[in-house]
Amino acid sequence: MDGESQRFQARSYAEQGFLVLRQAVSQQALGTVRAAVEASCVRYRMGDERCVANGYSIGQVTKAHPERNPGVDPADVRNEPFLLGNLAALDPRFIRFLSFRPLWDIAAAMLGRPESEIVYRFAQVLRRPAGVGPGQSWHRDFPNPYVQTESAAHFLRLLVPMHPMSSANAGTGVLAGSHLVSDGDATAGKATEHPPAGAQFPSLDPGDVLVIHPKLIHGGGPNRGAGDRDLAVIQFGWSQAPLTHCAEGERLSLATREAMRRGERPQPPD
Ligand SMILES: O=C(O)CCC(=O)C(=O)O
Repeated sequence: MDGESQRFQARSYAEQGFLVLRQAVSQQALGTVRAAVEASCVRYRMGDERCVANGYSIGQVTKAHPERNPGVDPADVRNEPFLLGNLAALDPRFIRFLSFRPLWDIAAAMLGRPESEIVYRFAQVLRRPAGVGPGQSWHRDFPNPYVQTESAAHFLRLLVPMHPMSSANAGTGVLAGSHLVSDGDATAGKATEHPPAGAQFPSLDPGDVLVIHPKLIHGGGPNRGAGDRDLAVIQFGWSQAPLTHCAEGERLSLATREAMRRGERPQPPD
């Protein structure tokens, strides 16, 4: 990416609070992560302890929030994974995917820091299978219960779809400009169940990346379309940013790319 287009993209991310980068992930990297998702789903359905302990089923989400999955009986989807968490602990292919350089380059460019100062924080796969995938609230990722820095300016999330994703199959919806509030107002804000006026649903193909600002309002409805929708969500941050809290047990959280490639977990900053 040349300097001019990188500046344009960084400006667009700063103004809109999200950015779609076309074909930023190679077919090879997609193949690696898809194979890991498939294998982890099989393990989850069979009751694998690690997959179950780090995830939630569609049945659990549907039971807790029936309004997000109308017409679906939780018993029918009790073993179907909705969320696969702590990816680096589940399958070495996830680590290979998470080490993929373009993901780090995107995070570095949008956070305005050199790649050597970017750290991985956590990653999940969020699944909304055709016909039974639940919706979610409209919310901001600042604050979040996983890993958070004092300032929202010091982290972001990359959303990497494994299937074509749009409003037809519960693609992630975004409200442009909604990140332009203070950190205090973002913290005081409440999640809602209804799409805000002006929400848009970017259409993405596998290989595209949706970058979202921690204060951007985003969400979506249930998947009643014909196409599955699996999405990898990865949080990166600036290594020097003071943390308010950090996900216990999240493998490789706070690793630089180099440390991740060695499979090491460094000490958190003082
Ligand atoms: O599943 C999605 O569509 C978006 C994921 C999300 O909302 C999040 O990571 O906060």
